[in-house]
Amino acid sequence: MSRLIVVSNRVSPPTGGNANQGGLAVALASALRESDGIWFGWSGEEVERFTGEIDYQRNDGVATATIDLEPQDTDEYYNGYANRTLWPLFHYRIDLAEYERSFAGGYARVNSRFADTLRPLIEPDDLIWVHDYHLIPLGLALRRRECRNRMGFFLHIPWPPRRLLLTLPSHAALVKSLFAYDVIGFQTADSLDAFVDYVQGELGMFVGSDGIIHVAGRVVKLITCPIGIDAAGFRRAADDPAARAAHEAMLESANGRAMLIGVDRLDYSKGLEERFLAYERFLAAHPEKHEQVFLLQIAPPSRVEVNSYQEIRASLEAVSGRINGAYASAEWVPIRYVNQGYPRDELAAMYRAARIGLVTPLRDGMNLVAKEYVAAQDPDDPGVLILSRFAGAAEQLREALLVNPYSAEDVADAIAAALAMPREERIARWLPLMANVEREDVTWWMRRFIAELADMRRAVA
Ligand code: GDG
Repeated sequence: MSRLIVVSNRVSPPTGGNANQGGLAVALASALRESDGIWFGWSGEEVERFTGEIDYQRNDGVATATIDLEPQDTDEYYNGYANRTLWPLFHYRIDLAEYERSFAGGYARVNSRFADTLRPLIEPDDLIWVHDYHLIPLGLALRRRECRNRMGFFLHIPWPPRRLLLTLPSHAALVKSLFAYDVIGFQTADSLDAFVDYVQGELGMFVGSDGIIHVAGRVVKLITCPIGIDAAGFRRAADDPAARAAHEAMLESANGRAMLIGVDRLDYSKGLEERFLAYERFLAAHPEKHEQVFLLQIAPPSRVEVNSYQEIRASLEAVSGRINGAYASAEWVPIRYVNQGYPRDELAAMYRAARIGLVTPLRDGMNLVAKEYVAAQDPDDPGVLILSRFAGAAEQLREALLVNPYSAEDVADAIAAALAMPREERIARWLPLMANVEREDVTWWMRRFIAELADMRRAVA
């Protein structure tokens, strides 16, 4: 078995006990342990001058190697090119995308720094798996350093349509750098199709129906490989005593009202404002439901150094405040809007207590919350998942109530339909959803990607 090297912007090694860990960290940790591999990335820390010094740690049997970056790197690479350029562009928000040469320069510099420090750790037979939009050019930077290993890249976010990608200066160089990988994985067929459209239409290259591209004597394979959750772990979390206690407390505080739940990083791609407005539309159309429902929106802040994130926070406070001001009574607040994170088991309990899971991003690579909501439900009395058509998860979770998050009416109608849905129909919809979440879980995803990568031939000298 080849050793696995995982590379991602940030590294989240196991903390002992999996209670509070995301599924991705849990799954990768198990593969790293099995193959005696390494997880390489940025420590999240800054030093005045980049030294390339590597901090090696071993947590719960998983070896990690991290480097510190300079403040200029954080500004230009992380807050800049990753979060102000690529993130908005790849989520179709060219109105928010900032195209600055300094960002592109910082992105190239940090990817070179990753390559310089990682290269000496790589042994000839290692499989290298690079994650996400922060590190697109890393594969090419490693090839330039004589690295002939099998290398795969997985994109966690959507691939944008060709016409939007054309707004990015140096779009062709970015796309071509991906051909240094042997396997390029996307969450959905929609993303893969957009990539193929660019490669064929813009670069004039041929992509076979099997996803194979021949580039300069090498074979590059495009695959869809939708990420899943640690379904079994999540179910266990929903069943443990702490979660049961949290569940009871939640039901008590709901006071017999039907709860709608939203859980999202505070990010404009998640469609939070549109969601609040849709819920307002529902309240306006259904006065008989007032005092009988409430929306719990959990939205821990993220990327607080980027302006657009400060703006969204302010506008959400204004919208939720306005709606509560218009509809609340002495006993009832229609929106409970919380800007803090919760431990995983409590989150599982909240999902279970919610009659409706409201997952309405405007654009999302996958969206794991949708899958977690499904996994946490009581099989005898499951809630209803309302899911945006524009979340990657919609390609798998067909039995959810699929909605257009841009249409307040559509979402409001779905809320009304979900509240009225009889138990038999809720069960009939939930069963296939749960079957999918359990079958295509995070371990399935990881094994599938690694198997595709292991199948490729090493690059010839
Ligand atoms: C990117 C892509 C893709 C949230 N609040 C709390 C909390 N969370 C956890 C959720 C979920 C995770 O964070 C969020 O995952 P998502 O998939 O919803 O979204 P992104 O962070 O944008 O992730 C996305 C994903 O990568 C994986 O490929 O699905 O499309 O954008 O697991 O539960 N967890 C805890 N407390 C919170 O308050 N413990």
